[in-house]
Amino acid sequence: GLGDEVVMRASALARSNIALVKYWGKRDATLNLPAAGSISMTLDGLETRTTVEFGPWERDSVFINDEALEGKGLAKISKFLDLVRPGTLCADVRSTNSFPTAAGLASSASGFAALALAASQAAGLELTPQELSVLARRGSGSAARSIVGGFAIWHEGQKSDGTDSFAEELVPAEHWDLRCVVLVTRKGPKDVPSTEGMNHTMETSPFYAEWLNTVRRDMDGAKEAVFEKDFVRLAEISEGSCLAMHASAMAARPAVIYWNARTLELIHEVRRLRVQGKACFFTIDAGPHVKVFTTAEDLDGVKAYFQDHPSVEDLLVAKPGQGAELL
Ligand code: 2P0
Repeated sequence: GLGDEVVMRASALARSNIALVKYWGKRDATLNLPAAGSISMTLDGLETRTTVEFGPWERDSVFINDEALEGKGLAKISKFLDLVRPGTLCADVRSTNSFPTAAGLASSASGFAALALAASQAAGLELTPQELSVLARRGSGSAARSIVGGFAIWHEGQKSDGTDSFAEELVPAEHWDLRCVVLVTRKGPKDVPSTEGMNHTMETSPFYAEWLNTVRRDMDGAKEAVFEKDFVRLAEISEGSCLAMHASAMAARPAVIYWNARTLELIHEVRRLRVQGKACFFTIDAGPHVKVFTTAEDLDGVKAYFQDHPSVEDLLVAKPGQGAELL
C-alpha cells in the first residue's frame, strides 16, 4: 500500500587516496581485478559527496559539480549502477568534489567510493565493508581503497570472481600523522587516462613483468613500515614503487610519459630537501603532479620550500583521512 513506500535515496562522502605501493595493471578488465596488491593513504579534505535516488524514470541522470554527464562518462556510471539497481528503476546522481578538478588529482577513487556507498544504501542493500570495497572496485580500482580510512591495503586476491580482492584498513588515520603536500605542476592538456595507460603498459612494456615483481617484494616492507611508523623505510619503498611503475610505462611502445620538465625538477628538489635533513619523499601518479609526503613536524619547512617555487602552480596539503561514510 501507499504507507509502504520508501524513498530510495542516500548520500555518502568519500575521500581520495594516494598509493604508496602503486596499482598498475589488471588481470581482469571486466571485474577490475588488479595484477597485484597496493597500499595507500586516504586523504582528508579531498572529498566527493554523492546523493543517489532511484525512481521510475526513463534514464539515469548524473550531475558532477552541477554539470550533466553525457556519453561515455554517463554510460560508465549506468553500467556501474546496474550492479545495485532495484529492478528497472533509474537513478538520479548528484556529486560534488571539494577539490579542484583542475588539480589533476584522481577523482575516480573518491567518486566511485562515494557512489558505491550511496547507491547500495539507496537500493536498500546492506553490504559489509568488504562487499562495499569490492563494489567500489568495479567502478575504479583505486576506489576500493577509498572505502577504507587511514592506511589501506588492497588485496590482489586469488579468486576469479573477485570476492577476495577488496581493501581493508592497515591502521587508522590516527596511527600516523603523515602529511601529503600536493605540488600541482600545471593545468594543461589531458593525460593518458590511467586505465588506458596501464593496459597499454601491460600489453607492450618489456619491463611489465619486472614491475609486478617489485610490487610483490614491496608489499610486506611497506606494510611493516606503516605499522612501525618507519618514515625512512616507507620513503625508500614508496619512491621505488613509483619510479618502477613509471619506468614500466615509459618503456611501453609507444611510450606513456606522465612527467613534464617540472615533475623531474621537483623530484630533484625533494631529494635536495632530504639531504638538508627534512623528512620527505615524493610520489607521482598518472599525471605530472608531485605529491610530497612529510611529517607533521617538517610540514612547515616543506611547504615554505615549495610555496613560491617556479615549478609549482598550486599547493594543497592533506593528512590521513577517514573511510567512506553515509551522510
Ligand atoms: C594507484 N593509479 O595505485 C595508481 C598509480 C594511478 C597511478 O589507481 O582503471 O583510476 O579505474 O581501475 O584506479 C589510477 O587508476 O584505474 C590509479 P581503473 P584507477 O593509485
